Amino acid sequence: MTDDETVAALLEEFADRLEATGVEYKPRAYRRAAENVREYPESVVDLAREGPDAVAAIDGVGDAISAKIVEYVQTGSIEELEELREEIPAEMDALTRVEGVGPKTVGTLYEALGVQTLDDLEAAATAGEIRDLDGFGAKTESNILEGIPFAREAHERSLLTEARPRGEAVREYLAGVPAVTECELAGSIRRWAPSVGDVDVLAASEDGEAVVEAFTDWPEAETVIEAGTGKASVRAGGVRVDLRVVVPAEFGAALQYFTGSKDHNVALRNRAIDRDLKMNEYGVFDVSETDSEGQRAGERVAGESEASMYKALDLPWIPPELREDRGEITAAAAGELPDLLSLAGIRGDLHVHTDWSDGTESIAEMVRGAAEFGHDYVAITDHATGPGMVGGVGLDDATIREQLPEVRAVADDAAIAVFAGVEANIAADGSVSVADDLLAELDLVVASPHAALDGDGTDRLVAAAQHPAVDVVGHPTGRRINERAGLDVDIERLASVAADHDTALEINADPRRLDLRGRAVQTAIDAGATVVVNTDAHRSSAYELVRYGVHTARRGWATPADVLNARDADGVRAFLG
Ligand code: DGT
Ligand code: CA
Ligand code: CA
Ligand code: ZN
Repeated sequence: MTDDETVAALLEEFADRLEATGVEYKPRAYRRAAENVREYPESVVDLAREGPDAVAAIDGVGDAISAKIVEYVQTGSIEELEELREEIPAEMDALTRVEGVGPKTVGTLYEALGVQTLDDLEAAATAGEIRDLDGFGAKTESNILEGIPFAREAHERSLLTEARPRGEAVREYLAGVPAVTECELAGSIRRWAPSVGDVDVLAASEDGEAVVEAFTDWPEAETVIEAGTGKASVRAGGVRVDLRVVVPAEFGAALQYFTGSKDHNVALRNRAIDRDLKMNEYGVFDVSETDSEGQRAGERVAGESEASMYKALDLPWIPPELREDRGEITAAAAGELPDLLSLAGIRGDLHVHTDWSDGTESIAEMVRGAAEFGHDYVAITDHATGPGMVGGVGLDDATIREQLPEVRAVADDAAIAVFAGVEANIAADGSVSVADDLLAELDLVVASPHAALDGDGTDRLVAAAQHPAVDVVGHPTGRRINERAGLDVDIERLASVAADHDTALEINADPRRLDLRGRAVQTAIDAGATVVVNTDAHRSSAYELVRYGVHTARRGWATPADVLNARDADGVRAFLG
């Protein structure tokens, strides 16, 4: 099974490998093509079956690239890519996950030291062989060494953009299998964890064999990893998908158990023991009058529905995003679970880019896209120039002054409210990259760190949060899931300063960021801060990614009252002051 995501990933690998061999410009064309394949509204694989001309109709896909896409769809491989893989047989994907190691570095390290794997890289750095290479040095070498454990772990986990669509597709597929009476996602994907080791899916059926057979026949399954009775695993789109089938009477128990987290389940099991109950993946059992052994011993008091499992422990049902053993059981027992934010509660987006900086659409198109998505308002916040803005992406103050009347003109004709803003950079010393008098003219200022993203960032972010013109601290830690850990931040201190200065802290919904993360959101809200769920959209199709931010907000216990863009436009104006 091939799909557009696989094609896009191959084009990206092509770009990386070209870059590793020292080719210039071409890698950019391949990356752009990959992005456009990914965003293309119809199936590019289907187009490729019509021939190269059909594929070349996609923006940014020229004849050479379209021929390669067709080659892949027809033959299952691309000869030139195979040659590149032989030329530099290094594990590109794994090595480039080390912070500071790009494709070009992979090429250099292979040529000079024969580095092919993370183990090779670790050995070379430990032996002090990297510091002597041109353009490296002892500091670079020790940074590489430090980044290796993170890269090893990251290699094993999938982003939600890869895993969620697979999970939703498999759930829909299984729900249509006649033998299946009920089907739900479980595990970390159901809890909306920021990255997942695999996609867990659970089906209720009296005929486990039939369900496993249907599952291994799922058209998106590329390889069957294992298939047993009532249990199977496949790989689809690079993601591992684990299926378990249970009888309907035990579906709720299994769903509760396999949703986790482990810590949540341990805490619940202890609560069960306190009540003379036994809780496991088969149900809740009253063991007060039995001393018989066995998993299903005692009278079954719950198991068919998940809610019945919690009810048996005198608890209301707990939303999966909260099941991390961070106080949810105590809150549930006291009837104090938060009334969580929902997608429907989001009214607008306050961090959006246009083609004035590195977005792909005009101001008017981004505003129209926001209206079509259902928002009541949008803020245009293109990048200002400053540290971390490479390649002329950011606007200087004069250009921001030019853009301002254009935003106002679009606003005059728009169906929704439009805020004129900017995304300024927070420099390493905490200063903000745009002149104060210009910042004061804008409706909304997002300030974000884009460079020097290691070490403690608390003072730096606190300084930005205190700045009178700053309204939102964007993607505060600067982390990139599976790529870099980002700044260390004392969230409690930042949040209390932010609360005092009416500055909101962003939950950046971009699935590569999800920054702040759930635990930090919980801390920030406890300290009194307001948060805002923004997509940082660079095109209209990215508005829908807001759901990833909403679920991250829910992992942080956010209620609509905590969230700036759950307010109406007047509420936002009041906050902006
Ligand atoms: P992941 O896949 O690494 O992103 O994280 P999870 O939470 O999905 O973990 P996974 O797939 O190994 O297992 C799914 C759930 O099943 C997990 O959240 C809790 C439950 N579970 C699995 N193994 C155990 C276990 O040994 N003990 C307990 N208490 N629960 C387990
Ligand atoms: Ca899992
Ligand atoms: Ca699993
Ligand atoms: Zn941005």
